[in-house]
Amino acid sequence: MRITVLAGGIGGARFLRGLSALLDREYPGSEITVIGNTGDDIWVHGLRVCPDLDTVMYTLGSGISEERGWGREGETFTVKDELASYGVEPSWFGLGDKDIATHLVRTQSLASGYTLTQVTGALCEHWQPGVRLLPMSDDRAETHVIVDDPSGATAPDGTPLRTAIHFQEWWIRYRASLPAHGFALVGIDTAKPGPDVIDAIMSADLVLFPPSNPVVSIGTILQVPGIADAVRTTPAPVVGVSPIVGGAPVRGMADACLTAIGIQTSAAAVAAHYGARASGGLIDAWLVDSTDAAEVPAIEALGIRCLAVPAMMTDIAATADIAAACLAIAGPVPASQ
Ligand code: FO1
Repeated sequence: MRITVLAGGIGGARFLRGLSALLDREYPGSEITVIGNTGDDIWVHGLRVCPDLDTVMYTLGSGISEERGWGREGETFTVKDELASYGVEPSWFGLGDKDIATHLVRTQSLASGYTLTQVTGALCEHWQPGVRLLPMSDDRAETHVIVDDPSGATAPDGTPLRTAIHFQEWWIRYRASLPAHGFALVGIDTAKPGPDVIDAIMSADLVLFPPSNPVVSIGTILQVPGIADAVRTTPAPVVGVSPIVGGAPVRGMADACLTAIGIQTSAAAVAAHYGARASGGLIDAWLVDSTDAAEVPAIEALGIRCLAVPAMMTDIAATADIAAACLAIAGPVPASQ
């Protein structure tokens, strides 16, 4: 069976670990293709950092820091501290010593003319994540956040001046505490899907939206011209897992992102935001956590099949059960080739 997953960072990576375990057990010979978000990517001290690609690669390659959910296990931050002693910015970015090796390999390879898809493939040769990891695009498309200027600067009439800061600064330095007036995906208009991305969606037996951030992770991937249309038209069923449980994000700050675009923080509101494929939207089915069972009828009224299951990814076995529920609600999928 061929499954294609649109994934962001920590939530997506943890879901993939459970999906991999399920397929190894029940559908041997299956293939998972991950379309990774690159809107979070950033230049830091001259190095190209791809947080969501690295989180998937490290998590599935068993190099991740389980405690942080990002970066490497057993990490040190000596170089970061030395850079801070020079007074160079950004001092707020957690650049780990082992992680720097990944960024050096990526930066040198990109400088030699390799594409991000090629570089990611080469890094995965080393990490063996057990999935094909494809950047959503080889072109630069970076998420910036529109906020009131943190310096407090105002216009002559006293209204706060607005500025755009890189997503990582908003997320790490300000912990998403600065109200976001919106998001600007710089470069998206001229970005093209990576070379195998559309085919991975169109030729899949099943397409999954894991519980990644629906705005700045999955939402970003869907803004790459051509990708949303492929999701709308693929013959494969499209099933999503709610990242919102009991009116709050399980992890991260998806609520700050949803509020910024005027979406209520609920399992039903995110389902409605993606929309039913039967009426031109993106999903056929939606998994919610048992605590949100009361929202199932409203979601089904949208034309989206809905199931309430224990959806907290507490460990790999629980996550494998969530993945199994995705396959169940997807309906008949081809037996494993
Ligand atoms: N997240 C933090 O909360 N603090 C950090 O200092 C930090 C550094 C960092 C470095 C490399 C990397 O791949 C990820 C890093 N992250 C950090 C996580 C990252 O900001 C988020 O995981 C994604 O961008 C959002 O999914």
